[in-house]
Amino acid sequence: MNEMTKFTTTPKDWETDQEVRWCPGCGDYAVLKAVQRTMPELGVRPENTVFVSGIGCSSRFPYYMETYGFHTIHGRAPAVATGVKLANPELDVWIITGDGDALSIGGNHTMHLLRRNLDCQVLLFNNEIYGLTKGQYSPTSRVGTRSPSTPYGSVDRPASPCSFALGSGARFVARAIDTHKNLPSVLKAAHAHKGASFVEIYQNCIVYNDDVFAPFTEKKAAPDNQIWVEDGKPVLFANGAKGLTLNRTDLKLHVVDVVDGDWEAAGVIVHDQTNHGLAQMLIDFAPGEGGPVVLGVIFNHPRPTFDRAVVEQNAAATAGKKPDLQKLISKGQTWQVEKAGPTL
Ligand SMILES: Cc1ncc(C[n+]2csc(CCOP(=O)(O)OP(=O)(O)O)c2C)c(N)n1
Ligand code: SF4
Repeated sequence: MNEMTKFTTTPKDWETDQEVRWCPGCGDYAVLKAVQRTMPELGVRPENTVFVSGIGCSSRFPYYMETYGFHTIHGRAPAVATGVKLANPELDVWIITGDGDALSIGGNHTMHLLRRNLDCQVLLFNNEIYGLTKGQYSPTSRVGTRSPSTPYGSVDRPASPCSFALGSGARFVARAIDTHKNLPSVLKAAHAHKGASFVEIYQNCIVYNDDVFAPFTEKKAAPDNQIWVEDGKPVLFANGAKGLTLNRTDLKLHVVDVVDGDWEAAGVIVHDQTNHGLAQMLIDFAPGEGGPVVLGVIFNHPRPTFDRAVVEQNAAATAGKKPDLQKLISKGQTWQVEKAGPTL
């Protein structure tokens, strides 16, 4: 977006008069507030903004944003968002989806949106459960998750949303937490990226999967279990007392202690958000295995977008040609109906 055209709004301008129908304490509220707080900082216009969702608790989001919006069918937000963006590439398109919506019924659609690189923001609310349909296990639920559909515990191995996104060709992959103060800055980076920006947001479902992220979100546990990466900065955590290093023997990331803040001597790596291999290692680093979780903008390496390519192709195909509707209508097999003669 052109900086000159920045538009002034307040968070209130992005709120609707709709009654919010999430359970009290649901992480969705925190994400909604963060988005409503971020929009004024982006300097964008509500009438140029579209929120598109599938089906799920999180997918009620468009009702609560004072913008255009589509609450579509289960897993199909990417298809509708693609149509919206191709019809008017100037619109700012946000997709809101759940782990079930995006990775189960919508897995195929999500993959193609990301590999095509439609210019939009995908916010995947990961609560590792189906909230709306009362707690069945989802593609991100951990092994052993007990639910109405798995009373003896799920035996499925979970999918990693960020790994799925990176493997599908996404050029922007980030992770955040519903209630964390860094969420707006991750949203801003996603918006600044031209192309499909994929943001996984750990979202607490207080009713069906409460505290599943507590090992790294609880105040006491957070410093030792959250690693917020920043491009060009050493990958440090635990208030700078620990960092990640690449072991040259097993080619894996390991935690090292940093003595007296000397991260270079400790061999701590520096984050490079354009490094695909590093992004994969950071995504894989210990989630679900009790170790620290890597958060923030993990991969950000733009390439031309699908919508731009379609616009350019259409312009090239029609260059120098004048539209002639009559010619188009009479193209191919046409015939003239002869005047009916007298019946014999
Ligand atoms: C075609 C179809 N199949 C199944 C459903 C039932 N259904 C509605 S929402 C949902 C899953 C929601 O889970 P998730 O995407 O994780 O969102 P959450 O509610 O947790 O935010 C399912 C299976 C449906 N609405 N339509
Ligand atoms: S069921 Fe879970 S995800 Fe859905 S509104 Fe309630 S707390 Fe939120």
